[in-house]
Amino acid sequence: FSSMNLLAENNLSVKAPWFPKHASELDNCNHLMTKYEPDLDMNHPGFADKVYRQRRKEIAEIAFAFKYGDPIPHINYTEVEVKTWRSVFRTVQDLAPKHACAEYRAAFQMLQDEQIFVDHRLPQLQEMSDFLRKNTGFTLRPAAGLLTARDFLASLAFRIFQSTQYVRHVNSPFHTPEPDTIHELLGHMPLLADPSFAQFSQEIGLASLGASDEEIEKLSTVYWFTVEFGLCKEHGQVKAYGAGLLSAYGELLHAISDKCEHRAFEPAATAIQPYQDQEYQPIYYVAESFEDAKEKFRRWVSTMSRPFEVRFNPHTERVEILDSV
Ligand code: NLE
Ligand code: FE2
Repeated sequence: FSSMNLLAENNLSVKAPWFPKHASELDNCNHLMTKYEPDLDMNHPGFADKVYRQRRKEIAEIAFAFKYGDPIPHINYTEVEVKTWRSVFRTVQDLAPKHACAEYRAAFQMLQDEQIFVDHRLPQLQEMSDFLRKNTGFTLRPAAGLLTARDFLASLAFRIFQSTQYVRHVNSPFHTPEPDTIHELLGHMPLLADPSFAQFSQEIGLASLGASDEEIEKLSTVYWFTVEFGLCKEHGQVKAYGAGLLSAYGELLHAISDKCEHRAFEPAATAIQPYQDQEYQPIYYVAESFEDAKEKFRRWVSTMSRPFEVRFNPHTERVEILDSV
């Protein structure tokens, strides 16, 4: 970094799209992608369910009102919501010992020991945020739904994970194409408590700041095939670390079956692989380990065209910009 100078803010703005420089500016990064929502999509299991749609609205309001520094509001989950949680939680609890990677299993155990993962109630985002902060410095903020890739990835640069707080419809416990709090809690939270994985997540976030639209597309594709649907090797066996697999009973078994294709994780190739988000994936990428994935990812990111570098200062929660030209 010796030859780099801190860039003047106004100098930067002509070169790159706006991005948050401080964690508080994530208050501006809550743009939704309205793709698969109970109000808009006739195929959504909640489309004809007025009570469900009203519940989704209530919980979305909490996320829209949330500001940096606020405690995350507590949700009183209904009996139906707890029933949905319980059925997904029990399947993950049964399948994880055999099919989840070691880092996931270790964090899952810690969450059970701390009574955060129990089957009779949903964990609250605030207690989960406190747990993550202790382990890796990650914290949570509530999100109203699926965010744009640019907004979502930006938060990771600050070790902040934007998490939904509503529960999937009771009629589709074992697979939903949209994120919900069960997916966040069972899929994402255990690995965000792992130091190496947390760092990988933050590096994807840092690479996204001020990136072009094409680069955001590539980064979110890498995110999709790693953080969401990634597999990795462990003593010669293939294990799941992707959150979309660990929160979805059917797809987890599909991903390790011979009904899909496994390819070695190679960021440059993975980044341009088209994918859909409605059905099970036909292709999964297998990493040697998180360390290996991080190394490969770093090398690939260094080929990106951004004319500056960024680094996160955890004391100020600020991203510092370094001119590399
Ligand atoms: N398919 C996952 C599940 O049912 O839990 C959610 C994936 C969100 C990208
Ligand atoms: Fe996710």
